[in-house]
Amino acid sequence: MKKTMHIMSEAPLNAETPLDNLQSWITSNEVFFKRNQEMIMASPVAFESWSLSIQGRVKKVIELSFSDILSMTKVEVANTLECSGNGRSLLRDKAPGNPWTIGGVGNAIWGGVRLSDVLVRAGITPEVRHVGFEGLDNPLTTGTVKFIRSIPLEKAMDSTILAYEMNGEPLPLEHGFPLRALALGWTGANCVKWLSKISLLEDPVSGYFMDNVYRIFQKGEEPGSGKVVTTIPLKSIITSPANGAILTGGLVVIRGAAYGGEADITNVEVSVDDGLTWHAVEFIGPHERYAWRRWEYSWKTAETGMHTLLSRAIDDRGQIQPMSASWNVLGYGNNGSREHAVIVTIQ
Ligand SMILES: Nc1nc2c(c(=O)[nH]1)N[C@H]1C(S)=C(S)[C@@H](COP(=O)(O)O)O[C@H]1N2
Ligand SMILES: [Mo]
Repeated sequence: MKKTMHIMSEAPLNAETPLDNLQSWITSNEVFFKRNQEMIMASPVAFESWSLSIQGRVKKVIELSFSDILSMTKVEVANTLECSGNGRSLLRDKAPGNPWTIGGVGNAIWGGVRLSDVLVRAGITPEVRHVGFEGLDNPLTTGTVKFIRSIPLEKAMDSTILAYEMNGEPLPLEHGFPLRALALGWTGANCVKWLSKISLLEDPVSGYFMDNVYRIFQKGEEPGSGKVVTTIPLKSIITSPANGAILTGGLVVIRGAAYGGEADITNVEVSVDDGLTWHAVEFIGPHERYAWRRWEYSWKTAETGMHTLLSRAIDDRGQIQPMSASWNVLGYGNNGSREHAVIVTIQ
């Protein structure tokens, strides 16, 4: 792993993509953010000894080898992946967890198979409502639980893939080699790595990683009563200039990215006067359904001194990124423009 990543913890490995590497449409594998609840295996599992079992409320339990997966129709999808806790450290009221700034996100081209194609092979019985995923990573300490998650059947059938390639390379060990789930447009917690078992279920999976975390709840509320994190919220980030930069006046190009999970980004606006006036940006590069859109705005600086730069994304449903994030106990989904303000000095 590139030392340039901002490492938050080594065991388990949690590392954020540095600002410089958030400048491109594709985030390269070496610097793509890494988020783990548990210990990653020391070496990749051998293809021959790996298999994927599809069980639970199936018509027939099946075991697929890696070559079975490779023999199925391949899909390639650009998808922006974000950790639910991204931006947590920028919240005004602190929340516990990894102190992500803006680099708990990345965009990659993922190659793999449609989950629906795999499930159909095992046969989905009429009572199935949820799909559970289990990986090969192990809990940090004995007595704690495995990272097992489930998503609704609808999402599983409509827009979830099982990926074995990331940016044209075999899925790297840290990102779930040899196969991971990717619920397109949904936060990382819905995308189980080192996948080994899929279960068709009547009810959502229960347990720590479903009921106690990855839920939006307020102080005094039961975690399990909160909404489960699903789609990535509507958000834009300024990736250049950096917060605190000192710049010479003239033309300053402000650059960034905007993404909204399942929503299509239609506009991004930038303010160079702390939200008083807003200007449309220009989009650059590809526009794909589940991927972020890169944008830039050329700012003709007039006055020296400090300036607060803000950006806000607008989607195809007319939703506007909020000025301030809505706080929750675990600090998930920070998409406030204000929290992502960039203050620069023009001299
Ligand atoms: N098996 C397993 N899958 C997992 C996790 C994990 O700890 N174990 N972490 C999840 C979380 S919270 C996130 S944000 C993403 C991070 O994916 P990445 O490390 O490939 O960026 O993986 C998800 N899938
Ligand atoms: Mo996450």
